[in-house]
Amino acid sequence: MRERDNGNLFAVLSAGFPADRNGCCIDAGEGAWYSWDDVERASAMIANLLSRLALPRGARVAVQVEKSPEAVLLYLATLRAGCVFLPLNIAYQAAEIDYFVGDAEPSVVVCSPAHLGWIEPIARRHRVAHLFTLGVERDGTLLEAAAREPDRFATARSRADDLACIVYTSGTTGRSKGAMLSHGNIGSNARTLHAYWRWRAGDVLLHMLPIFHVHGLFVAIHGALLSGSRMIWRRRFDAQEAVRLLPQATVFMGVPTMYVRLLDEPGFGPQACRNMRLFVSGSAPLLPDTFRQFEARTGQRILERYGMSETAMITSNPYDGNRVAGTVGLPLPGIEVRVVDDAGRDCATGEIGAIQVRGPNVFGGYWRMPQKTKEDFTADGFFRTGDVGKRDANGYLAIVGRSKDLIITGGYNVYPKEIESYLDGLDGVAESAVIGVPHRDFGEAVTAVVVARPGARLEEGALIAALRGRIAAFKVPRRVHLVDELPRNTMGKVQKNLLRERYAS
Ligand code: MLC
Ligand code: AMP
Repeated sequence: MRERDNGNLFAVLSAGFPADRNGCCIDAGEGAWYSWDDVERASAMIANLLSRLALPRGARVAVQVEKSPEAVLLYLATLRAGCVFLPLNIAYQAAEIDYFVGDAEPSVVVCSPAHLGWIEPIARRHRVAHLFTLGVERDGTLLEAAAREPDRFATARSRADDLACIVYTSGTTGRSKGAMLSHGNIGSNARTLHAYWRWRAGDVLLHMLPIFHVHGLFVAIHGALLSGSRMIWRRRFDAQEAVRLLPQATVFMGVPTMYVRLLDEPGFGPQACRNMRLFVSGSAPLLPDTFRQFEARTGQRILERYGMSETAMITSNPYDGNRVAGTVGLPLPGIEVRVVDDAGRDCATGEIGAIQVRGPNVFGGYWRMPQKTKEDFTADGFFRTGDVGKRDANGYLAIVGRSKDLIITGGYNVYPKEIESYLDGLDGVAESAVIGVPHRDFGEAVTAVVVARPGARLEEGALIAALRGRIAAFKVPRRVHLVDELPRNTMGKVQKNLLRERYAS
């Protein structure tokens, strides 16, 4: 098989690397940067290390580290070695990591040096064969071990349907599900977006997103790699720094919170955006007001797109055509999107229904959850997204809600059921309901409504403190309201809509 016939995602992406391998691929600031040649060689060294471990076929490499260029090298190396990459949010705490490691049974875990103390016992309990650390100062045992490896590696041959990544997404039942994405799923979406958004040599991506979710890991990085474009790399989003760096960039990708924060910067305007050709927003709804304010301030119309961990990107506003505020645009080429009523019939224009998707981007199923997978696909192979929307006369899709009980806060998903189960386990709590309320910065804020057991005295601050350190900080309710009882309908179901109305302000 020739290299260009290899379905391995790394082979697909590296076909876009520039001929001159000495140019900058990742510019991490303060003089630290990786050339394209460095990326090839350093990912080869880590891939050699993984190969030497003689892992079983399909072995998972679970990674919970701070964002760094080396974390990207580890991702690329995992693909090259033919292993399965499993990214985990750095905010996750012991109980969350314990679940993921127990469920995914990775052969390799790579963690931040600062987390080793509590991850090591988890890895031991789950009989993880290899545990490495990777820090942000090019430190940790992973790079130490890889330093002894050769810097050439023949990328593993993969078929399009071979598993490349497992991305965990929260589940309505409170149990996270691992979405199994193949080399073909991710590669096809990368190529589609590369063409659709007109990625070109000479683009410069300002990368400030986290890299443990599909937005920062796939959508942003793959576009840059496929077009041989430089990435200006920062560990986290900071609005002031973004304003300072944007003049050097042509492309930026962010969640709506980042656009709201940019607009809050007094110095932000057309000067900062003078070289920009594309601002992309996704992962959560971009308010039409933000879209309009951004255009008024900068002259730039943010391109909003829609996707999911299970499907990568599904729809996008057009690059050249009209970008319509409050919509997520049109189905991407090669991807079918339909809006259907309860009986599965196509909705008329403007009619609200369930959004379903079919295409080469759609994942193969949930890791070790065949029943859940079956339920989430229709007989004719469409994936039920759990999102609710409508199409206008021009075919633009607007997302108007979700049938899944999900809160999106600052682009992170939180499933109420999971938080309720933690709250219900606390002393003195009889029951709880977790809802999302509008929040200027995060779009939605996690809010809890709690009923105490008879005789128990609960306090908001103490309940919040009890959850901190047990679950990721972004999941901890910002407010806890104490009530005598939860509103229920005649079937006994908690009426969350009433709670959302009551606590909206
Ligand atoms: C941080 N905090 C959050 C939060 N992010 N709380 C709620 N929601 C969030 N998203 C907490 C911190 O832990 C901290 O808590 C407090 O809020 C203040 O933090 P901050 O300094 O203001 O937050 P910051 O670090 O600036 O992070 C905000 C952010 C970040 C918006 C930059 O959340 C972010 O990068 N979000 C992007 C998420 C993303 O990439 N989603 C893509 C998913 S893929 P405390 O208590 O410690 O003070 C997907 C598919 C698709 O959805 O279509 O793309
Ligand atoms: P995740 O499970 O993290 O992949 O999140 C996917 C979910 O994010 C989707 O099912 C949508 O509910 C939501 N989402 C992604 N992009 C958008 C968008 N542009 N507008 C509204 N919701 C979005």
